[in-house]
Amino acid sequence: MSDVKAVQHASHWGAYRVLVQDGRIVGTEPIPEDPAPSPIIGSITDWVDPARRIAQPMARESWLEAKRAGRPTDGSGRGQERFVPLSWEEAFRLVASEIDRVRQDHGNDAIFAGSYGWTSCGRFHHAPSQLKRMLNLVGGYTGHVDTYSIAAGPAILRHTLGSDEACVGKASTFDAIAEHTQTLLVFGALAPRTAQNEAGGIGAHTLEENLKRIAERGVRVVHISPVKDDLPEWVGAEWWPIRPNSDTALMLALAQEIRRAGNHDLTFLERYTSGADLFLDYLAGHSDGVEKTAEWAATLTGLDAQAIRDLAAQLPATRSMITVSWSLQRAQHGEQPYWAALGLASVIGQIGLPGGGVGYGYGSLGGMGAAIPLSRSPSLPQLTKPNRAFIPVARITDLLLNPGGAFDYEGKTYRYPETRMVYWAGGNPYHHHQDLNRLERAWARPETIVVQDPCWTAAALRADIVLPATTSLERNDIAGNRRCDLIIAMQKAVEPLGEARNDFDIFCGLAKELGVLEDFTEGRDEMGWLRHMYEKVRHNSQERFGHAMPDFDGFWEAGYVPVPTKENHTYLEAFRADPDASPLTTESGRIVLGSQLLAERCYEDCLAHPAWLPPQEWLDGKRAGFHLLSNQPTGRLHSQLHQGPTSLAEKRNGREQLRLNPADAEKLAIADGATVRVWNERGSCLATASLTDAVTPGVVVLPTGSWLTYSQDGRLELSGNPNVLTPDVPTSSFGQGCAAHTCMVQIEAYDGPAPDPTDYYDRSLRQAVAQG
Ligand SMILES: Nc1nc2c(c(=O)[nH]1)N[C@H]1C(S)=C(S)[C@@H](COP(=O)(O)OP(=O)(O)OC[C@H]3O[C@@H](n4cnc5c(=O)[nH]c(N)nc54)[C@H](O)[C@@H]3O)O[C@H]1N2
Ligand SMILES: Nc1nc2c(c(=O)[nH]1)N[C@H]1C(S)=C(S)[C@@H](COP(=O)(O)OP(=O)(O)OC[C@H]3O[C@@H](n4cnc5c(=O)[nH]c(N)nc54)[C@H](O)[C@@H]3O)O[C@H]1N2
Ligand SMILES: [Mo]
Repeated sequence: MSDVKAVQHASHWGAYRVLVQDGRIVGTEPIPEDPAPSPIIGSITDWVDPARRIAQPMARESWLEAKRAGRPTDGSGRGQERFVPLSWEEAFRLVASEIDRVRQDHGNDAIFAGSYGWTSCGRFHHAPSQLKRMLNLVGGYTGHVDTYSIAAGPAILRHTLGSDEACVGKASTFDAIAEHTQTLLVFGALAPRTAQNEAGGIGAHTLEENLKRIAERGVRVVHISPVKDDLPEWVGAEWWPIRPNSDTALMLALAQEIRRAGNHDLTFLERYTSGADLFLDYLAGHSDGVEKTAEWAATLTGLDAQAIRDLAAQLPATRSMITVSWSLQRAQHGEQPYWAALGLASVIGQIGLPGGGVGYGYGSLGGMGAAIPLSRSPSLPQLTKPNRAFIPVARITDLLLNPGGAFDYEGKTYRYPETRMVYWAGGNPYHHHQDLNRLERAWARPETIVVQDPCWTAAALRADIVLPATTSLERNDIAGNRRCDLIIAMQKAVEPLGEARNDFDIFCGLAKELGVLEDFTEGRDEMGWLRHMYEKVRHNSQERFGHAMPDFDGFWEAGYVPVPTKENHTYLEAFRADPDASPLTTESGRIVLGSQLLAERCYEDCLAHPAWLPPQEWLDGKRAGFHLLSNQPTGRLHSQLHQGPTSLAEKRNGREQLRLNPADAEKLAIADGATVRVWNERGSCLATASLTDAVTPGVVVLPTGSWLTYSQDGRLELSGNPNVLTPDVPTSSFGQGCAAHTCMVQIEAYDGPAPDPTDYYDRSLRQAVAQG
């Protein structure tokens, strides 16, 4: 046995060393500087488990026959037929010839390569960036805007604050809140669970350190959420178990009660906002005849009217900060809680003061609220996109079902192109999209679907050509992004599995077939690109901030180096100091509380001011059932490392756990640990019931990310995947975001056949890829 080697690496959940002996991974250890490392690093061995890895390029049988015979291909049989192996040479030829055929016959808009997904945290082999760079050299593709994480939020903030900074990590930093805030209103969560991850990697996980300071300072924390344990118990928060999707009503009522008591900051409203009259008239009920009182909100939210009034008295009297999780805007009318929180903060008048105002997404990712990195981050240039076509990210099914159809986005009207080819690299739409049964119907339409992934995901099983990518463990890369405190070397730990190739090498193979190899590589190989990307960051840090970083070889040897960051940041400080000298880039230069643009558009689902708009389904007392929240899974990132130990530890009887209140379970005669069927008009899945007082009655919680596993007849999902239940509706005509958190379901004890989902998945997989 040779010695154990410690190889520096990183993933979205942190920086760590991979312990390797005789070419095998024998363990992982976090970097010593991380005060709260994520246990998910213990799951990375799942990546090198060959059971669900794609070992070689493969194609769906009848698609390949048609293609080889020069006949048109179609989607019938997609997801049902066998796959047959291909050489890389043929795979490159087939994919490149499809790209060429489609763009020449139908134009580049007919290639959908939005290819949303978290892929690896490496910035160089970043599959969607590589894909887009390559396609930009041959005329472009249809892309996407915004993310599943946040779409409604940034859309409304770009219009009302002039930028989405306040929801992507540039609101006031959490250290400033921990130091100055006296009353902290937490809408949603401040959850170490979600703060484990950060897009592009993270060095130090700091959320808990800041929460400890908040607890020590005796800050009054009011936690407004249907779920209690998404804020650590030791913070000592008051829990207000609000009805899901009703937060806007509470925010509006707090604003109206402040104003009724004459405690609103008129000077702030006049000097720093526009359209406040429209907003205040609505609060008073002048425009719709309903005053937004504490009693009004109590009926909608299930909270106590007197408690709302008391809180309204305290907010302007103390230094008050409002935080709103990303989850609140992943719901129908998700623009509204973001805009209403801004309205409430404006009425309080503390925006731009240390520890005051509003901020979005704290703890939704690990870098949100942490010290703000200043220098540029390493990235692979995607080059200029020659065509404009795009969709709002969560409208993928609509794109495939409605070619030529119109959609609105941020106040303008666009059309969906006709899609002939889909290329997905580094994402899993059969994880992330809502109403997967609807996606399945749309997915049959394109002529060709390519999926490039290390694993036989549900999306890969529904492709025509499957290209096996290596995982980050099998190659060299570099981590660090706009919210990461470090630049981290991701060094190769093990040899590639089977015939898997690095994402860069796969696109080189295609670029060569398409005649653009030189422009694609610019003459650099893997290490050449890493050196080039790192040096750009180093020069930028040195020149703009006088922050010295070692040269590339020094960095690679050290494993990681800090980037310059800003601590104790107060958002909109300069705007508050002088709104004429530092105006916002909104229609008025001020915070928009009444919008001219939206007044002209007359959308029914996004009015000209923040407003209470009930979602299509929620606990309004008119329908039976439970409000389903499909939150992020504790032990993995989305669908990644699904069979790793930290993911399996959260399952029970092999299935995801549906958390529900014991009082609800008793009514339904459901015991803790029992198998339940969860269903609605869109779909049906099994889960294991887990009884807990941390979930308010009427609400159930089922995490995302279990691998989609349909029973034989295709009707029952066996593993507990909530996206067979969630509705595929946009947040509104303005933001068009994902609305997964708006979902009603029925539940019953289940005693029918319930095969083990993992065995079932693996058996179907073996059938699909059996060599014939
Ligand atoms: N119901 C519900 N649904 C949701 C949400 C919700 O709250 N509720 N949240 C949404 C949110 S916020 C998000 S961000 C999405 C996430 O959705 P996705 O980002 O699509 O989910 P992942 O499972 O991270 O998919 C990443 C894929 O990349 C692959 N991969 C990993 N490394 C590599 C690599 O090096 N190369 C290549 N080519 N592939 C690689 C993985 O195997 C995996 O298949 O889900 C959304 N879906
Ligand atoms: N471990 C782990 N961490 C992750 C991820 C992961 O997959 N695994 N994914 C990452 C990604 S891509 C993203 S975008 C972030 C998402 O981060 P978030 O959007 O913050 O996370 P969620 O888990 O969807 O929701 C957080 C909590 O919000 C509350 N909530 C939901 N709906 C409502 C509502 O209507 N009102 C109120 N008041 N509260 C509500 C629930 O308590 C829920 O548990 O997480 C990131 N972090
Ligand atoms: Mo996300």
